[in-house]
Amino acid sequence: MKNWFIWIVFFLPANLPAQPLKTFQLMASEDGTVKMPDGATLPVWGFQVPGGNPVAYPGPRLVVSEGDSVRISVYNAGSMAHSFHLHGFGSDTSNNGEPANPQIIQSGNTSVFAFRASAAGDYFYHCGLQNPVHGQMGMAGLYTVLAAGGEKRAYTNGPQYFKDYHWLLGEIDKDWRLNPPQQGNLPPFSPDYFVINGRYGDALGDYNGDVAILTALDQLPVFLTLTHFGAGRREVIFPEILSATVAVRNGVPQIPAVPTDTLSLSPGESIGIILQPIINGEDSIRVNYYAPVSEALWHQNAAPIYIQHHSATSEAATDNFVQILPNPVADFLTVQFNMPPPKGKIEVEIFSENGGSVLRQDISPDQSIQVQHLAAGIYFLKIRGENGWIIAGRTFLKQ
Ligand SMILES: [Cu+2]
Repeated sequence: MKNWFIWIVFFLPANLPAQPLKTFQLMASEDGTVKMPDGATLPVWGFQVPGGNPVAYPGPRLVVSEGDSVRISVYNAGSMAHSFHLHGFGSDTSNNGEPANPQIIQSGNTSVFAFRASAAGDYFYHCGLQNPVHGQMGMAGLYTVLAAGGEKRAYTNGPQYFKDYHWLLGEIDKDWRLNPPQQGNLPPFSPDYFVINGRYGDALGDYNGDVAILTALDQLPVFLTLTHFGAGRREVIFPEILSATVAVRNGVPQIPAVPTDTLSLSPGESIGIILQPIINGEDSIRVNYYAPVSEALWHQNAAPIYIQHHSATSEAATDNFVQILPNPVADFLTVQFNMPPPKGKIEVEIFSENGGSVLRQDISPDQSIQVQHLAAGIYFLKIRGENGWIIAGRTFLKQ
C-alpha cells in the first residue's frame, strides 16, 4: 500500500505535464495573537504555513494560475474542530465553492483538497465553523488565481498590468475576539477595527506594506483586487486620477472593462480593477464600511495612492526626438537624440519602480550609460538640461 502511494505522488504528476501541480500545506490553530496599534492584544485563530510565520489574519495568500492542478493539505493543530472552504470559487459567489463539501477537520487530523484552478480572480478561503465566528476570529485568507501561465493579466488574454495589490476587506470586534461567542448565542456584532489585509489606521499608509499603492511610473497599469470578507456592504471610491475600470467581477471577465468611480461590494464578492494613472499625484482610495441591515456608516478608511513620476507625456512622449537604446537593455544604455541635442549640460537620472534614485550622471549625447549593476525590472529615466529643466522621461526595462 505504501509503495502504491509513492508511485501516485511521484509518477502521476510527471505524466501530466500540461497542468502544473501547485501544492500548499496549511496548519490551522487557535494559537495566534495580534497587537493592535492602539495597544490591545487580541487572540487570533487562523492558518499558517508550518514552520513559517506565526498564525495571523489574514492567513497566507495562496497563488495559483488558471488551469493548475491544486492540492491544499490542511492540518488541524488546534484543540477545536475547523474546516477549510474556498468561497465563491469561479463565477459562483454562493457559499458552495470548491471543494464542494467543506469537510470538518478534527483536532490532530489532516484533510487534502485537490481540484483544478478555474476562473482567474481573487477569492477567500476560510473556516466556516460556527459561521461567522471562526472567520471573525481570523480564520481566513486570500486565494489568487492568476491568468493562465501566471501572466500579469487581469484574466487569461485580458488587460495587462505591471504591479498588483490584493485587499481583503474585513472588520474585527474586540469583544468577539476576547470572548469567542458560543454556538447559538451570538452577541451583537459591533466592530472596533476596520481593516484591509488586517491593517488599520496609520498602517494603511505604509508604502512598504501591502495596502498603500505606490507607483513610480504613471501610465503603467496597476491591478487591484478587492475581496469582501466581512459583514455589511462596502463602498470603494476611486479618485479620478486613477481612471479605474472593473476588469473582472467574481471571476467573470468584464469585456470591455467598465469605468468606475464608486463600487459597491456585497459580502463574499471580489472585484478586480485596473488602475491606469494618467498623471502623477497623491490621493487616496476610500472604503466605506456600512452595517448590515441598518446600512449605518460604520467607518471610512483611506488608503493612500502615490504616483510619483510623471513620465513627461505632456512634454515629450508624443514626439520621438529622444530614444533609449536598446530597450530592453542588458549592460549599456544610449540616449539618442533624433534632432540636435540641447546645448550645455545634459544630466540623466534613473529611478527604480518604487521611486528611489539609482543613478545620476552627466552625459554627452550618444554616450553610453552603464546599467549592468541594476537589478532586472522596470526603470524610469529622466533627462534634464541646463538649470534642471526636464527634457524627457522614458521608461525602460532592464533584463
Ligand atoms: Cu475553525
